[in-house]
Amino acid sequence: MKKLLFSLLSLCAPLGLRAEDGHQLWLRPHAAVPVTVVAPAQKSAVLATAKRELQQGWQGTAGATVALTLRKDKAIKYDGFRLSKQGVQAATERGILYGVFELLRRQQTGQPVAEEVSNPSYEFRLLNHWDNPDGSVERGYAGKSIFWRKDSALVVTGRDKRLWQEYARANASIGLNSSVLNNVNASPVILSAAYLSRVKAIADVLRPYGVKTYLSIKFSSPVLLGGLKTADPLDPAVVKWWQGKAKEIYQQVPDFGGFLVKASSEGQPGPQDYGRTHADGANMLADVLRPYGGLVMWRAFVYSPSDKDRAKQAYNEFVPLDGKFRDNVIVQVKNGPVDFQPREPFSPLFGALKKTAVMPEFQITQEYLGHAIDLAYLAPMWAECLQSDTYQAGPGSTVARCTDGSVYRQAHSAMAGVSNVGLDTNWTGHDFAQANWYAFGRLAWNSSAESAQLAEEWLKLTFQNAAAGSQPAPAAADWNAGFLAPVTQLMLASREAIVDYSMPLGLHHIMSATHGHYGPGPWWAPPGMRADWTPPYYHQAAANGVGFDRTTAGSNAVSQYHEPLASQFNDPATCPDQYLLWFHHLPWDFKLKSGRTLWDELALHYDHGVQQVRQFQRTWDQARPYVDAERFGTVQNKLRAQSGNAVLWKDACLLYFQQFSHLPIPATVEPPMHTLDAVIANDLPPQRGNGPARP
Ligand code: BDP
Repeated sequence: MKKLLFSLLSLCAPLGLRAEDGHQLWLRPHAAVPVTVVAPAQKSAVLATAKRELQQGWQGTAGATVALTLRKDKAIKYDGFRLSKQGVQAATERGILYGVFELLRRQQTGQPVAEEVSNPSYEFRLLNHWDNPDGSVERGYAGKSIFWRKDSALVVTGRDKRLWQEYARANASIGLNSSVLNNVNASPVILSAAYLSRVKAIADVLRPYGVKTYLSIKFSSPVLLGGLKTADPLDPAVVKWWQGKAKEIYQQVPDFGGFLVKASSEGQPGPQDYGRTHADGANMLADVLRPYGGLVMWRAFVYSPSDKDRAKQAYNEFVPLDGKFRDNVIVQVKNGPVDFQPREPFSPLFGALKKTAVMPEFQITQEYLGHAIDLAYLAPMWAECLQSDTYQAGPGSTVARCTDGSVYRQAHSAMAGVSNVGLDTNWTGHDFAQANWYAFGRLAWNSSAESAQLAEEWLKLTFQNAAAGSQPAPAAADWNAGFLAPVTQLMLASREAIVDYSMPLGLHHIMSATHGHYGPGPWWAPPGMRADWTPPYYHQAAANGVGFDRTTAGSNAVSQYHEPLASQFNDPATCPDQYLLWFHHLPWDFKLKSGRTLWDELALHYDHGVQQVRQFQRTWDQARPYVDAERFGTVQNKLRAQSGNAVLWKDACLLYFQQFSHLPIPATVEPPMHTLDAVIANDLPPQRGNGPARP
């Protein structure tokens, strides 16, 4: 035993000395002890992966025997698995792999393994990459694309393959089984023969980890790539073109997952260009893919400048089409009715489409939540949406249950997240943004997972035993009290802090576009700009008050919600404070439930957000003994920048709104350190955080 311990320690030592650059994610290597794996005899790349992972990561009893058993069972659904003393049982090879990762995670985080079954909430759990063929990433804050490259786009290098393999392994470890490799604003070249050969190379690397490959397509590809005169979905030549393309794809990638489509949306071509509906477009592609078992994920993110309330449009376009989609179409709906804002009520399409498969789309990349500068743990935001009750089929019809097949029968179920992954060494830019990739996968597996539990798991896997240099590792109890508990609390409070210092009380879309949706811009409205792309359209600030009137007396967006929500949202006395200015335009001296006026409450929220970030800085500074120097310094610098940017948000918004309210900033609120003229004139750029340069 002593000998074993000694050899374990000597194995650990070199690992402990490695600089922690974050590249290993939540899969930092551990010295494994020997284990015997009994696996089915069949040749299978996924089973081979499962076996290898067990052997490389086993930390249970040395010399134990673990059986991997492929057997169907009434209790096991999709890629679910059963854990027991004997090992892992599943109905699919993927299920075995996920069971193995769960077993290893339990060992690493010190959680017991009981006899239990774990089934995924959703059949398909996807990352959507907004990666362009030239290697840029739309709304990416972690470097260039891991899939595409401008210079030698089509040459697949050993480095490419290693990276794709690490990526696939990370996904498998959290239960993700699908990746869409390119931007929803799709380039037609992705379907050219040359690019499809790279798609095949990627798919070949992802497959042994159980990850299926999908592509976003441009609806007008038959014209742009095929030279046809039209992309009308009802034109036989167009159908034929897509059939040929599908055949070509499946020759290269026999288990290709299907198409993700952004059509008739934000200037993208679509069926409406030809007087056809979303259903006509989606069904044509669905019929083309059906012989191969492919799916169409058709996005409902549609709005046009003519509509008086952008928040209503997706519902208005899609509800009349309910029941008209093929069963291999899933309508992909963003969590909120406008656009991935720091807080929105859930999209009223959830639950309202009763005869159509619907899947939630979340944004993991922090377009509106601080890019790779701010620390924002997003699981609480996604859980808030998933657990919202739509009431569409009676109380308890949560968004999760309306989309996972429990409330309505749907042939397929899925959940998508817009990825935050890039070529940065640590994959996600901010070290804590890795937690969002992790939590997204875990929530797609179990939509009722607790945000706190996921944060703790991630912190343990990512930071435990990462203390600096020659210091002895802190005792577990110290680590729990000094790091795990306070940093979990920091993570749990982080998203609400951003809501508070940027868009509290239901304000939304008031960011500046100058810095790519980072930083305040309530005044931002360049001449000639589409009104629904400018903040004044959303906040409606004026002498008589602030907020967007979506009541029955206003745009009537409230009526898209099922009772009792419609009435609850419609009345400012019953509307939750967090959605107040989303649904109401209220006078500055309106009295809130707290007894304070709207103006004072607004000011207090902005200030609270700033104070929270200061608190995060203190918490992190205290955590220093428990973190490796590199990640400690990087996060510390980013928090510093975030703190300054939070002050900028508070000052800019309060001073801007004060022009209309003409009310004093409450004495308890930290006085502004900027002037409004200075903020507007310079459109002050945010601090980026001057952490150590990354290779
Ligand atoms: C918006 C992004 C834009 C995306 C669009 C979408 O700003 O880059 O193309 O969403 O989801 O939030 O299609």
